[in-house]
Amino acid sequence: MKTIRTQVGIIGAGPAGLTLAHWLRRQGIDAVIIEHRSREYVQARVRAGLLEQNTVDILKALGLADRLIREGHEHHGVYLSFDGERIRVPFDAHTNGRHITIYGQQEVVKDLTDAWQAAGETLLFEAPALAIEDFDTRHPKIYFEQAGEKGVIECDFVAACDGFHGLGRKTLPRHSYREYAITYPFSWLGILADVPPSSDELVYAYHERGFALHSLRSAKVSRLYLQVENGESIDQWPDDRIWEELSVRLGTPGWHLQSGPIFEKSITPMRSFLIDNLQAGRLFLAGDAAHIVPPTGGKGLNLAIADVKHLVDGLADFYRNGSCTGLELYTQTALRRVWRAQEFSNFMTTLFHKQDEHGSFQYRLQRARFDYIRTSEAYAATIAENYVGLPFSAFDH
Ligand code: RFL
Ligand code: PHB
Repeated sequence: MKTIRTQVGIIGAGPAGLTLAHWLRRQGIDAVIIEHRSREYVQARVRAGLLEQNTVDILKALGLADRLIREGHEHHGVYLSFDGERIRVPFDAHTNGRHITIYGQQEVVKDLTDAWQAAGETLLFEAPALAIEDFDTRHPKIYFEQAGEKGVIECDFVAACDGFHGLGRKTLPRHSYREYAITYPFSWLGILADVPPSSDELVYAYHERGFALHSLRSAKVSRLYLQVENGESIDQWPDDRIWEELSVRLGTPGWHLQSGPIFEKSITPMRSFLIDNLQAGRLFLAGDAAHIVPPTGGKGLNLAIADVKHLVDGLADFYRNGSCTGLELYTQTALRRVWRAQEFSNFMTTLFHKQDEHGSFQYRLQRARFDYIRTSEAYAATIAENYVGLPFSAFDH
């Protein structure tokens, strides 16, 4: 059996695992990553696009943001639309100049993977973790396989950054956590299209036919989403139907949605999920492994990076000072932000999705919230500060 020895064994080469590996390396701590999928698969997986200021600042500080700075798009406001009426929530005035950046998750993953490999560090692709053992001792092990050969990573700590379907959460003792979940009665159909964005900033829209979101990737590529019924198949959505629906739902007087060739289409269920314990002995969970938010707040990837910050703080304190305090507080510290993001993501989801008949009590509540955003600076400020992401200092209590 192939044996690899390192300080931190990381499962998963998504945003959480890769950022953790780089940050530890910066602190002089060794790490090895194993990833279930192939490099091509991971880099083709289209997901997030909205990076909070915190996330961009971290990637910059790690020297991993050269392309992000060149190719990412800074946004200083967002459009919110309700029944065809569009308003803008500006960020700068409400957030001390904090803003968001649009840059595809798979580009982040590509940049971090390239930099890790360029530094001569170990990342094994097509190497699924099969078991995590002895995490309640000082010598945990990750058993994996690659190309039919079995292997083991002997390490001081295991970081399970292996996403919602990963092994990390399944390995945590079941009695050690409570699980919280909401499954929403709708899904998102997401597309990427070869067409310049029709808006300079993102547009979130409630319409009586359902939610729609206009996002972007570059000057030539647009990213858009539609609320669809759970269980709908992509075959029910030919390109013309998608553009027609987007154009109606995002529509506002004097504005036109440009359409173009769609080159990626997928349907994603919407859920809120978390467990309230992220650690057992020397096993730690970070990112989607521990929590999922509906994408309406643009928070999932950013939460993954925030978890990593707290985990690095704890591990650095352990290796530098022999102290376990930061690690012991990891769950508590990380969950403060996670619950805030859960609330905001749920708020954005219930504000903009069609949940009940148009004109119902539920609809009237949504309408009342939207009207209040327009008239109250305080309400708009609440949305802006959550949307761009609260600074780490906001949770020091
Ligand atoms: P990931 O990205 O799922 O990575 C986990 C990795 O672990 C691997 N793995 C294993 N490897 C080895 N052995 C095993 N046994 C393994 N089991 C699993 C997997 O192959 C994978 O490579 O989790 P991570 O790093 O925690 O990152 C989380 C983000 O991916 C996720 O939260 C975001 O994509 C959510 N999200 C958004 N987040 C934002 O911050 N801003 C957004 O704008 C945003 N938009 C979105 C989103 C997610 C979406 N979908 C498709 C769910 C839009 C959508 C449509
Ligand atoms: C995206 O660009 O993919 C995106 C942006 C904002 C969201 C969700 C997804 O809330």
